[in-house]
Amino acid sequence: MSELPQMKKTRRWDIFCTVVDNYGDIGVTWRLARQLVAEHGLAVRLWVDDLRAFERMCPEIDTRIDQQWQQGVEVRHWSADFQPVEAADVVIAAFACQLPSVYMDAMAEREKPPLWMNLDYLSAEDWVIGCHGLPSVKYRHVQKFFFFPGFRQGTGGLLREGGLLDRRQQFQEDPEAQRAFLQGLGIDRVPGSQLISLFAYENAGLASWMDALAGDSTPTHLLVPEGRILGDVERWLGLSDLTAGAVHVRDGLTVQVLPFVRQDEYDRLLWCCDFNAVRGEDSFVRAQWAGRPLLWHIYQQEEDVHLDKLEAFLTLYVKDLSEPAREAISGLWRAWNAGEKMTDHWQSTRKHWPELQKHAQTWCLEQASRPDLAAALVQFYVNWL
Ligand code: TRH
Repeated sequence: MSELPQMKKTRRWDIFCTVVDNYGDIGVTWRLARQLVAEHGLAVRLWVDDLRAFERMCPEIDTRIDQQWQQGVEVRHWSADFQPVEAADVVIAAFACQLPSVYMDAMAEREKPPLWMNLDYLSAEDWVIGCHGLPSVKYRHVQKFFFFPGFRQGTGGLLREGGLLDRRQQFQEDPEAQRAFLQGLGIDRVPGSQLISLFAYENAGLASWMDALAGDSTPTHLLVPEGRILGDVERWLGLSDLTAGAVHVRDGLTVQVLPFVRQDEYDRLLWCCDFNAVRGEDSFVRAQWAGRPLLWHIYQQEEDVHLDKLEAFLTLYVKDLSEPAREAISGLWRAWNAGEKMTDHWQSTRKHWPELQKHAQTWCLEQASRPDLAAALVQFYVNWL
């Protein structure tokens, strides 16, 4: 077990995370926990019910132990038989997870009840602004509040570590650093190629996109982290059992499978690429901080409610683009999320490349002009006191 960090921490925060599926829940809470420790000097316990998912993005995690310190965060295994502990000053239930009942009692028994917040899913829909910060349910006399991330003023903002964009810019201006980083992942960029990362759920539209990339006059080097889309990649290549390290070439398209890397390395991968296909929530935000054009595969929800979220984001994202560029990128995103043919949409998108590249930078700066989510949470607490 790593040692207790020597920090003069006054406020204690508990973050609870249940891993529903995939990596978004742990991805967001791990990022937030680290930032609260590193930038706000808080003592943070991160309670996680599935340490194996966590281990994928933080290989130092020892999945056999219940309590460990990682990068200044006290990581606790949230087991089914949760033992009584003292409740913290601030309690965050990520993505509406249900806190252990003994913990809820501990909150109610504190002399001063904690600030209890539900950190919600990210959405660009209008109603988010009206609901952000509102009181939710009560447990005994302890009030819970809604905290919504978002893209507009009046929301809780987006996770963004201090200095992130400066680090990104420095890296993007340093071809040697990029080359060395890629080489560390076993990537030798195909000369003259566009670099594309592909992190997505299963998608019937992939084959037509790969057809388009293979037939393009500019070569493409497609980097695919191990994950759910690999089956579609295998089908297109006519192969099975693709694993990290595999490289296959079909006409102008080089496909390379990558291992799942730690979050910071995934960031740098996005910064290296000309175009990033991302998914879910956290990778979606990180691709925006990369300042490069992106393609979002949204997490599918019942009754297609995710499509409203997709449209809400698109409305915001494309509003300052020219009409043709707007149509091209919206068409591409809609086709991808419907699993439809991508060929024509990809070609239209390529026609507006310089505009889309510039726009990705402008959008990134606009988003970065607002307080980041960790700072907004701390401010919410200060206002509540
Ligand atoms: O894994 P996801 O599909 O998670 C989803 C979403 O959060 C969705 O909203 C939620 O409802 C569902 O889970 C349950 O996609 P997301 O959010 O992008 O999370 C992936 C995380 O994995 C992110 O933190 C980036 C990280 N990552 C790495 O650390 N290394 C890698 O190599 C890759 C590809 C990703």
